[in-house]
Amino acid sequence: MERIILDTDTAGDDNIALLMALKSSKARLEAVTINCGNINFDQQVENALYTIEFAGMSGKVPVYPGARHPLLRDWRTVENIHGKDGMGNSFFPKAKQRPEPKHAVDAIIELVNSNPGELTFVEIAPMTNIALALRKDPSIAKKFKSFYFMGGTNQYLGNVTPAAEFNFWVDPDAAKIVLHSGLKPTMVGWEICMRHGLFFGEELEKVRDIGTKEAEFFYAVNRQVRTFMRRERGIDAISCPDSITMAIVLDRKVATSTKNRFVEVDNESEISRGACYVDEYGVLGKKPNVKVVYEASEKRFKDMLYRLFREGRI
Ligand SMILES: [Ca+2]
Repeated sequence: MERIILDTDTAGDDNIALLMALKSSKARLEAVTINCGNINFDQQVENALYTIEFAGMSGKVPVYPGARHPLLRDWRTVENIHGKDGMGNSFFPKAKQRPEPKHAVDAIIELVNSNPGELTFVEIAPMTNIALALRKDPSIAKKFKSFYFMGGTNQYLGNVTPAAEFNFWVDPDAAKIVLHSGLKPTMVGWEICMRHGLFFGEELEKVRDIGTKEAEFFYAVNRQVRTFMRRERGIDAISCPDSITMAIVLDRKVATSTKNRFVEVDNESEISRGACYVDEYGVLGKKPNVKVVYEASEKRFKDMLYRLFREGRI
C-alpha cells in the first residue's frame, strides 16, 4: 500500500493521475498539494477538488493550496493547451469540498514528520512547494519512503522551449534545491511520455466508446490538448506525462529500465532555463543523485488506464 502525497498543478493529465491514485487499491491518497504551473492557481485548486468529488471521495482527501508563484521567475500559464478551465473547457460545477486553510508547505512538513519513512511523494508539477518545504525543514529529505517526479528530459527535446520541459522551466531554482537535497528521487522525464505515454486519435475514440463516466472524463479533460497537439505539433494525439508517472508509482513494473545518474538543471542561463542534464557517462565525476527511468512499458501503463475506464478501479 502506497500512502501518497500528490503535488499537482491540476490541469488535463494531472486529473487522470489524481484519479488513478484515488481509485487504486494499492494506494491511499493522504493529501493533495497545489503548486503554481499549468493554469490560474485557484482554478487548479478547484480542479483537484472536482476530481476528488468525481471519484466519490468528497471530504476524504484534503487539498492544500501552496506556492502561487515560482521562487524567483515569472512564468506563463498554458490555458492554450488545457483549456480556459484546465479541463478541456468542460466548465464542471464547483465541488462541495473546500481547500484547507493550512499552506501546502506546512502540510507536507507535518505529514512527513508524523509519518517518517511511510509516505511516497509524487510530484507532477513544478517543484516550488517541495523546495520550500525542504528549505523550511531540511530533515524531511530523509523521511520519505520514496519520491517520484515528472519533470526534465533525458537527452531529449524540450516542450516549452527548445531546451526545457515545462515543470523544470517554470521553477528551475526549486528543481535545483530538490536535486541537491539528498532526496534520491525517481525521475520520469518528458521523453518517457513522448515514447510511451501518447494516446493517438483512433485510441481516443475507442476510449470514448467505452462509455463509462471515467472514460468520458479522460476524453473530456484531454480534449483541448488534442486540439493543441494537432494544431501546434502536427499529430493527432494527447500526451500523458503525469498519469504514466502515477502508473510507475502504482506498479513498479511499468518502469522497465532505470539507471542511477547525476542529474543537474540549468538555473543560470536564460536561453537554457530549466534544461535538464543527465550525466550519462559520469564525466562530471559526481555521485548519482537520481534514479532515472529510461524505459517504460506502454502496454502495462495503458492496461492500467483501460482497467480504470472499464471497471472504475485499478
Ligand atoms: Ca502537471
